[in-house]
Amino acid sequence: MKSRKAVFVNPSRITTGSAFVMPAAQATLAGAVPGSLDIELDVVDEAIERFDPMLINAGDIVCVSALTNNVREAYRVARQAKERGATTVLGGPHPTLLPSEAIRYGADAVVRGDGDTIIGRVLEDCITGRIPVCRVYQDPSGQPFRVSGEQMAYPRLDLMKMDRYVAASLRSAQGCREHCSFCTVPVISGHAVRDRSVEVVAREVRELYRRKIRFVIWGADNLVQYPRSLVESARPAERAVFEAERERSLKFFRRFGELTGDERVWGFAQLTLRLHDDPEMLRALSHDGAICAALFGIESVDPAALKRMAKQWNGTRDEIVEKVRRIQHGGIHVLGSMIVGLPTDTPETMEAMRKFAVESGMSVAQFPIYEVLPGSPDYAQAKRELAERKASAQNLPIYSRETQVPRVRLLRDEYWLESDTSPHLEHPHLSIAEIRKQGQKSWRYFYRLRFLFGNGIRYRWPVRRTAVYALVCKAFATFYGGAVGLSADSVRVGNASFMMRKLMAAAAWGMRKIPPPSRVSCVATGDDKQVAALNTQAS
Ligand code: B12
Ligand code: SF4
Repeated sequence: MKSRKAVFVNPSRITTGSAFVMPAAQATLAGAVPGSLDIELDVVDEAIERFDPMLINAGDIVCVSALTNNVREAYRVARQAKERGATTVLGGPHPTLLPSEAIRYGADAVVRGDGDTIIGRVLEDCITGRIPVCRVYQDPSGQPFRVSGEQMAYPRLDLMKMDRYVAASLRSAQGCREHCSFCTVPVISGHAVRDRSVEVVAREVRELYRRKIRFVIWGADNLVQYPRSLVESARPAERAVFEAERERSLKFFRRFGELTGDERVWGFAQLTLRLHDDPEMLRALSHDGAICAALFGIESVDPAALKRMAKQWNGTRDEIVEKVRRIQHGGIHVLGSMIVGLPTDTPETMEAMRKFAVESGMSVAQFPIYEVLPGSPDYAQAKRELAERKASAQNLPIYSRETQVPRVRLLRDEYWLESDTSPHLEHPHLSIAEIRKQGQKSWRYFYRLRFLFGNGIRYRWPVRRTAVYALVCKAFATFYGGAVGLSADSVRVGNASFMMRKLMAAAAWGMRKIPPPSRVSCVATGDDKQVAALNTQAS
């Protein structure tokens, strides 16, 4: 029995008992704690069990992770822990961006960025009472810690209640080379890509398999950053580097296929449409990586919107339709993510977008509502405008003076701290109620049974496969349709109904029965000839 414990908490507003995704941070941080420390380790994921302050004793250390979307719950856990005499440490994307807020809300210490290499020292400082006066741990350069692939800790999966999850989050790479204006990844993780070695990722997948997990979410925002289209459009000086990066990705997945063999599991990833002309990479992903579906950030089909968010590279509406088709033909189901309520949106653009979603043939779609998250360029601009407006005490135009590009107005800052759901954004053309209505309309329009069964016919799937697809789609739209889209339980805000809790538990149980993916069973088009051809090549 050790003298004190460190508890790693994933806070959540609602607790269902079972959850969709096992988060990676808590097991990873526990895995990074040096064995030489005299400390017991525990994990609490509030999506499946409540944090119980009565189990915390004075001198224990409570380490809480926070996203912007669940930060209020993180502060609640920190408060409860402090009331029991514990030392509290906060980390994760939100405290990385706003460390002083976390301190204001009860953190004894904050870690900015990756905790892998620093958590041991932080715990030691908590034990010996040597927490630095500023209470913030960060890289000496003032940036968040960004560890290399080799420094990323191997997670303590033995601390997780695996049988409660449908899928597990698998840390693979961090950082993204792009600059989308609504995204926080470049600030949190940087533009340089840092990835774990294939040997370690494969080892983790094999352990997950043995622990009966059959589905993983690859934890990278943009899993393949240098597909062929990017190599070909590169400037001469960059071309060799891009080419080498592409080769590295190909080798990674091929080796991954070899190393995992019969202990592979189905995968879901986040990819870009840039992959459309790279069948070799698509094959490596679906065939060797067993990635059967992925989220593609389509965001909008309105050229003005794509330009505004620095994502013109997605292409025009017709080009996107063609890219979706090619990617699905290459073996990966497309989950197209389209943002509702962008500053350029009107009822017409949103109508056009849902029609596009159906006509594009994508297998799954989501329609998250536009948000300005701290750390994103959009938030920085909205915050600046809010300050200018306050200073000038007059209503500045809602169109940027320089570019005449429409933008949203932030009505008040720190909206994430409020329980109040009244709008914190003002849209140039639409009320927030109208945006929500349009969002709901899009979810309903896409997930009509008639359309889902039509997809099954179009792909020439057998009836059973079509029925499973329709069921999964309906469940997805029921669980995650609404404000956010694909999400994990810790940021859900609605109450979990009895039915929902049972369904999640059934899905977690059912997932464990699924056999491992055969090399090519994940081809998205359902084209038997293509499957047969790939099988022949594979053998
Ligand atoms: C995989 C992923 C998902 C998966 C799985 C999520 C899960 N729960 O595991 C899915 C697709 C389901 C998902 C959903 C969502 N995601 Co997500 N996701 C990611 C992604 C790509 C990787 C996360 C990951 O597993 N990393 C590996 C682990 C080991 O790293 P980590 O969690 O960051 O933890 C490290 C450090 O942060 C730190 N740390 C973390 N906690 C603590 C605590 C302490 C005490 C200390 C010391 C250190 C510390 O140390 C850890 C080890 O180094 C990140 C982007 C990124 N590059 O981080 C976005 C990201 C976290 N997601 C984000 C968002 C917004 C969401 C959603 C809200 C989206 C939505 N609209 O529904 C939901 C919420 C889900 C949730 N509750 O987690 C944002 C968060 C932004 C913010 N400001 O909060 C990110 C950063 C992406 C972005 N576009 O900006 N996501
Ligand atoms: S939205 Fe995706 S592609 Fe764009 S910067 Fe963020 S992680 Fe990269």
